[in-house]
Amino acid sequence: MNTTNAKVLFLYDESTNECSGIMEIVMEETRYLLDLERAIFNWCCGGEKAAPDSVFNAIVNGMNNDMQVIVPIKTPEILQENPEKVKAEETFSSADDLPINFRHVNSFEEERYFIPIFTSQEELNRVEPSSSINQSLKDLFKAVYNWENCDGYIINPWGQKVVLPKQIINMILEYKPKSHINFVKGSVVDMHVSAIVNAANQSLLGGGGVDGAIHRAAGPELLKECQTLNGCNTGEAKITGAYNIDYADYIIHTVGPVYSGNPRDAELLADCYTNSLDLALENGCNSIAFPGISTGVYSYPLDEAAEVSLMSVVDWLNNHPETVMNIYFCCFRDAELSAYTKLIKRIG
Ligand code: AR6
Repeated sequence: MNTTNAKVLFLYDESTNECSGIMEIVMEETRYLLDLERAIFNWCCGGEKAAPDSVFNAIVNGMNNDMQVIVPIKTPEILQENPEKVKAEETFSSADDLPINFRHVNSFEEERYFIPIFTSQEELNRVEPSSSINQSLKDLFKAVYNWENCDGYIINPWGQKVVLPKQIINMILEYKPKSHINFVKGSVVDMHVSAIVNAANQSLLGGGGVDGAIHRAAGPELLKECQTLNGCNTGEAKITGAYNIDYADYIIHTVGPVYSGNPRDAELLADCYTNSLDLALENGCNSIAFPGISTGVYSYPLDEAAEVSLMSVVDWLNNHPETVMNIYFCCFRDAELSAYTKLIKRIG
């Protein structure tokens, strides 16, 4: 059994005079958990070959900021037997001699187990509600080596899960967070990131393509905020809230060039990427998703746009060595993804 120091808060149901064993967790800082949940979502969408760096970044960043995850526990017997001892919202700690036993998930091998941990109450309650406690992920990672039969942790085992066997935990404890570029097939509207980028026009008042999709998903409040921005010049970027798009905090609107074949097109397109990244950084974002700016209605050839976009992002990262930014290039069409694949093969 795994025991640990923890503050526990149980709910007491006065109508039945029972300790329900469901704990309400007051999360002091959910920011890092949200970042982790987003990184896991995007990673799972990337399929088997997706690199886990964004998830590692989120874990390490969370650990460095004392991120508390949720760990399901067995409701202590003393509370089950003596529910009158439990007052609503009473807090216990292990100093009160309250035994705390983590729940287990069976491993592939007999007698061995993983410990499930969760990034939110919703994730925990997907199957059946359980008593639970908040625990520092850093402390959990260190403690795992004391438990001989424990193979590691599974984050959010009922949903999009990440299995962390001991070897991976070792790697994470040594891992230095670094920016990461990801190529994904899909729409920016569905990405779970701090900021999604909109390929807008100079009016910023909506349009077709990705602009239309973003405005439809965000709802009319977005248009209201855009009306206050006085438009945007080509190559520049402006930021708004994300409104009904729950999975992002901000929308960064940038205006790509209409393709003309002039060398200035590439400069303006590169500005869109670097100005968007600057705005993201200024607003505390650590993940951003780009569509293929100018590659639709503005008819920038895909191969050329892929090169300009990737090079401008790489230059920006080189100019910000201290920053950790998870960057997603969202390819709506297969042709966009193959333009990047071809480019990466060419430049190695
Ligand atoms: N999600 C992600 N990407 C998309 C989506 C979507 N829902 N729909 C299209 N794309 P475009 P532009 C891809 O035309 O060329 C608007 O009317 C698409 O496959 O949206 O910069 C604005 O208001 C393409 O590769 O943007 C402007 O007037 C890429 O997004 C004008 O279009 C960009 O196509 C801007 O043109």
